[in-house]
Amino acid sequence: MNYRVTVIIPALLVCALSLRSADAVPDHAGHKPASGLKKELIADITEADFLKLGSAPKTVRITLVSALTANNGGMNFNGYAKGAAAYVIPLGWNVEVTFINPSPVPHSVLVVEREKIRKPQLGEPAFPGAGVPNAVLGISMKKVNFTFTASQVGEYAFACGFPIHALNGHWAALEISAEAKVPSVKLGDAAPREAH
Ligand SMILES: [Cu+2]
Repeated sequence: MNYRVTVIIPALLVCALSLRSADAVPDHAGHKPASGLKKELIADITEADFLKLGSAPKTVRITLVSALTANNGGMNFNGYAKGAAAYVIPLGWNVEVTFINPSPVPHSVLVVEREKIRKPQLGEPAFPGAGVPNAVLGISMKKVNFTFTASQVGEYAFACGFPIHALNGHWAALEISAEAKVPSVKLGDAAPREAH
């Protein structure tokens, strides 16, 4: 088998596998349904962890798990893709994020202005510290914490910074609101739930 054949055949196999993934979203090669997860990273995570009040005043704790399910080829946060999970944070609150990627496929998260999710690369976070370091490279089978202040009203997203992922739906909606008194999250068609 010559060099070209040995390279092309595995590449075609990867493409075929990625097209079989959930929802059949065409994306770049390398994605399979969420499998090979490092399960101990998410063993204790429940839906209550997706949004909780922090210990200090005006502090909220958010856990975002990528590839929690096979939805959208693993390009989801807590199982939701394409903004189907929607967070509202009151202006001025501190946000403590735990990001977990139990998957061997690299993912990341950073806060960006909502319109940026249409770009192949997301650039810098909208607020200082509002993302994992080197979001463009992503992490795999790891947990990272970061904290930021929701200091500007607007429509944002928690988006995966790995190239093309946000464009393919790897994002959750984030609104920073001057009217909201308590953080909330809406998951899919369920009613919004307030942090407590
Ligand atoms: Cu991703």
